[in-house]
Amino acid sequence: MKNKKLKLSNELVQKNADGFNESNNPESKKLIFPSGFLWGASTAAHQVEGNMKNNWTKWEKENAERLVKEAKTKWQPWQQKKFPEMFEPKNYISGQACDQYHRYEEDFDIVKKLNHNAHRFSIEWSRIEPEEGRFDEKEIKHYRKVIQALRARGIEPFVTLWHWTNPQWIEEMGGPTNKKFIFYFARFAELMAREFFGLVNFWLTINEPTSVISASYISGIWPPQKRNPLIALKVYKILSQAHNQAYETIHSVSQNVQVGFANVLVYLNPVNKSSILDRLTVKIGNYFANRKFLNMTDGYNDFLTLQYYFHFDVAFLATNNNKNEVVSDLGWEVYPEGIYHLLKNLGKYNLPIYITENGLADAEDEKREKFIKDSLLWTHRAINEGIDVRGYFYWSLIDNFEWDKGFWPRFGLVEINYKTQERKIRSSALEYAKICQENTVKI
Ligand code: IFM
Repeated sequence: MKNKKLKLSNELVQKNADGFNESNNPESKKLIFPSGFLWGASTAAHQVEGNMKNNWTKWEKENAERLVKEAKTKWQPWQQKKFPEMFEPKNYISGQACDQYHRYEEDFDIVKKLNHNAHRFSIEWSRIEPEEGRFDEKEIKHYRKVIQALRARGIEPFVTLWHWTNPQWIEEMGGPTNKKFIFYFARFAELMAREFFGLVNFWLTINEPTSVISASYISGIWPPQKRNPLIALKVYKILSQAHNQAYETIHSVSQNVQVGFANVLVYLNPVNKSSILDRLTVKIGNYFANRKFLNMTDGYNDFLTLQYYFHFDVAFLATNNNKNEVVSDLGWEVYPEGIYHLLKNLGKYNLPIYITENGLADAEDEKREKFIKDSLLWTHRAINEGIDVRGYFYWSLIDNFEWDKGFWPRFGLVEINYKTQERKIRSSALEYAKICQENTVKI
């Protein structure tokens, strides 16, 4: 298998001679990225900060015991053996998380040391507006310090405003199933744009709308665990309008900033290209997973984003026929080529593109370096073919709280010891740091 993947990389290089520098070793190549390319990693407040009070913290307490029981059937024996933490209720409680609320300076020193020139994080709405209309000055001050800490290190902040968690008062009114969400979110976005005027150039309104629609309202595994396709359709509408309104309110504060949303896309492929039914299944999947939200926000994006984790070989009535030759600790297929196809499709919208998430859970750090390099090879190929990709953010900077799965999946460039909060830079992070420094991937 290894050899097969390696051949793939070489083929990619041979076909894209433009933009590669030959070195003395005829076997090695350099893939140079456009100048000004942004390199970084992403996080989200709920997953790293600790000590939250929002809809997820409530749900975690109510569901931890159930999630422990379900782990036995949900995960493969190799995963159960490798990650016995999944059988402890505390795995499912975000609690202190990585304590980044207090340790952001330390973490941004690491970001700097790793040569990132950009960093994505989120502002937690429930901290800023814990009750309707009551805005907490102390928390606004806190996030100002966070942004200034990045700026002081020469790092461009990319700021997400809604990474799935709701203040409890928003949750109680139905979260994004209630039209009022649009007004309240746009008001919050405007306040943030005003408070951080001149400090933030890139705003991301909503994180992965389709993930929350599918996990909360279709499969019903995330709060509020409502399985109802009609509600799911309503949430598409409300979240897209919330984005569109926030786009307007942010721009009412400043025309100079750029606004987009963090978009996860799935690369779907028909198992049998000549089967009409397989192709139809892909078409329907592409519409709901990849196109619908983009269409609904058409005209309200200064840039597009790509967050890429999943590829599926799709047959009629059977969505997952993947070969799964390489998988992450979560059992998710590692398929870097998908990023290329999705970038090519996004290119049709003629907007700058930032890859705002791409990563894998790999506690032993065995696959991460190759994953990053392969993903960047395919990204470079898309750039060479004219796609305007301007940045890459690995998910995630540090290990963190992976929602309903808890702490055991380890996505970080930096390992977290949850007992001591010690940070340990993984070796793949150092390899990625060389890429960031040189703006070049060497293969
Ligand atoms: O951890 C999540 C993140 O919050 C959103 N994108 C996918 C990541 C990995 O599942």
